[in-house]
Parts: sequence; C-alpha cells; structure tokens
Amino acid sequence: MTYLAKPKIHHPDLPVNALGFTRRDYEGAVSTLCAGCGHDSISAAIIQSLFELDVAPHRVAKLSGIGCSSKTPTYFLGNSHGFNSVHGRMPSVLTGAALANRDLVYLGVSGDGDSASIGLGQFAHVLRRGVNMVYIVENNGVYGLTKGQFSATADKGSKSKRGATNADEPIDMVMLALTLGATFVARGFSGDKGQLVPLIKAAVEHKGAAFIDVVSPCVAFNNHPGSTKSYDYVRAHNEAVNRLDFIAERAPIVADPAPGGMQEVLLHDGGTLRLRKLAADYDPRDKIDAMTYLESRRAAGEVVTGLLYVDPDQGDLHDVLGTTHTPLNALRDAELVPGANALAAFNDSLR
Ligand SMILES: Cc1ncc(C[n+]2csc(CCOP(=O)(O)OP(=O)(O)O)c2C)c(N)n1
Ligand code: SF4
Ligand SMILES: [Mg+2]
Repeated sequence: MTYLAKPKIHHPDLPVNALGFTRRDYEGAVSTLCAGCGHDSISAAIIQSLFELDVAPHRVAKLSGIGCSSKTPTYFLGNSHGFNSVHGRMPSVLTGAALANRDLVYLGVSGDGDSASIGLGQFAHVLRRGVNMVYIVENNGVYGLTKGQFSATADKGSKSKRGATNADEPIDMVMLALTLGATFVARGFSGDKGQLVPLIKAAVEHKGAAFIDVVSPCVAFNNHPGSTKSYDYVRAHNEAVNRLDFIAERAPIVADPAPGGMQEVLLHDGGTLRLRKLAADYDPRDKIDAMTYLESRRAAGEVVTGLLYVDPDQGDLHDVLGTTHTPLNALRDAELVPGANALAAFNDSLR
C-alpha cells in the first residue's frame, strides 16, 4: 500500500496560527517510509515551519523527483500544489512553474541520487539562475528507494550493505551550491529539528535560490559504522557554525539579554535572522571564508551544520528577466495579444 489518508478528526483545542489553521492542516498522508527514516523528520520540520510562518497551504507548490526523499511531499502539505516529476528533473519543472506564477512559495524536495547523480546538471542550473525557491536535498548517501546503491555523495571507501566498496570521491552538495551561486546555503541534520526548523523558515523568506542539504540517515541501507550519513556519526561529529532564530516581520522583536556573539541579518521578505555564533570568527556573509571553513572541517572529519552562507541582496531570476508580476494564467488577451501596431513597433526597435 502506498497511500494512506490520515483521519480528519483532531482535538478542538489544537493551537491555530494567524490564519486559523492548525498544524494538522499542514500534514499529508500517512508515511510509508521505513520507521526511523530521517526523511520523515524532515517532513515534520517542513510542516512545523510553514505552520509557524503562517503560510497558507494553497500558496505552496511542492515539487520533487524520484526516490524515497522525493516521495515525501505526499506526507506533508496535503492541501498544497504538488508535482512529482521524473528522476533528476524536478529543477526544470520548478523553474517553469516559478516563472509562470511568482506568487507561490516553491519547495523543491530531492535526494542525493536525484540531485547529485542523475540530476546534477539540472541542480547546477537552477541554483546558478537564482530561481526563487527552497531546494532541500534529503541526503543519505545512498539510493534508498532502489535498495542501497552508492550515490554521488557516498563516502569514498564506504561499504554497501552487500559488501561492495565505493571507489569514488563524494560530492559535497554544500560546497557545490556555494560554487554555483546559491544565495542561501545551509546544512542541517534530520535529527536536529531545533536547528532545521529556523533554517527552513529563513530559507522560505529568502529571495533567491535557497539550498539546504539535510543529512538524513537511511536506516535500511546506510546507517552502519563507517558511513558519515549515519545517526551515530553525525551526532558524534556535528560541528554547528551557528544557531539560528528566525523572526518573522509580524512577530514582536524581543530583546535578547545576552547579545555576545549575536549577528542579525535582515531578509528582503521582512524576516530577521539572528545568528548565535558557535564557531569563532565564522561570518556567513563571506563566501570564501565559508568555503575555507568547510574544507578545513571536512578534513578533520566533521560535518558542518548551520547557515553557511547568505546574501540577501542578490535578487532572483524574475529580477534578471524583468518578468510580469501577474501570474501568466491571469493575463488577459489585451496583454497577451497586443496587436499588429505593437508588433510593428517592436520589430522596428530591433532594426
Ligand atoms: C531515469 C531513471 N533512472 C533510474 C531510476 C531508478 N531510481 C529510482 S529512485 C533512484 C535513486 C534515488 O536515490 P535518492 O535520490 O538518493 O533518493 P532516496 O531514495 O535515497 O531518498 C533510482 C536510481 C528511475 N526511476 N528513473
Ligand atoms: S530505504 Fe532508506 S531512504 Fe528509503 S524509506 Fe527506508 S530508510 Fe528511508
Ligand atoms: Mg539518497
């Protein structure tokens, strides 16, 4: 069975957000993933983030490719728009949808196989173009759905469940996203919701390509000793560069009694990021520093998590193309067919 609807009944006293929705209005069908799969924790973090941000479910479009990770949009935001595309091809579908209607929140959900293996080309261009979206890779270092082959993020030398050894260097999705021009780059861990929820909220409010690599252990095929994507490894080697508070514009800003090591970043959509620094001298506005820091910690065997880089001033693909603010399906004939005179004037302008 692949689809189990959740019963509609819920407690009458469940808290509601500013729109009058309960958290349950942001849920989807019952998950059919393996018990303990990291992907389910990410779904829970997405539900909590959008509920707390007061984003109406019908204002969200969730798009995915193929994989256990790409199945997860069925398990959250059951009242949102959804498109389960082809393996590795979610970014081009998302780009088209985002260009057709800029009023929605675009949430791309993918896996390491979907984005770093078959879909690497599409992943590169959607970040490079600055499509306004939140792109989440649920990274377990393995093809979970097809039963445990190495993905392009699998550790060199790691052993598959069947005993084969991986001979290839892994792709670091975060480093790649930095190189490709994403303007919000973060890494989280499915087992740390306290860090992941503010990262997702901040990414939703960010204008431009926001990328979050979430280490998400696959309990069936890649949770063994020797995997850097296992629960034990990440818990033991997690190096958080910062802790995040995300404050939406409408929430009252409270004074923080201990401002030492605090940094604020204003986002264009009105939110404020408050970064509590844990690593000395880490500045998420400096891309070169971010790359150097990532490499040095990787060499030490650590998994760096937190908001690694943000540039709130770059804008997005709509700014570059100068597209209309009106969703394409709301344009009228007069705008779509301006007539022979307008065409002649346009042609003249090109002569
Ligand atoms: C064109 C194409 N090639 C191969 C497959 C088989 N396939 C389905 S899911 C998958 C890998 C999924 O891995 P990942 O994106 O890491 O997702 P996970 O299941 O680990 O969450 C593959 C190779 C496919 N569906 N389509
Ligand atoms: S096979 Fe792995 S990735 Fe897929 S549902 Fe099971 S634990 Fe999750
Ligand atoms: Mg995977």
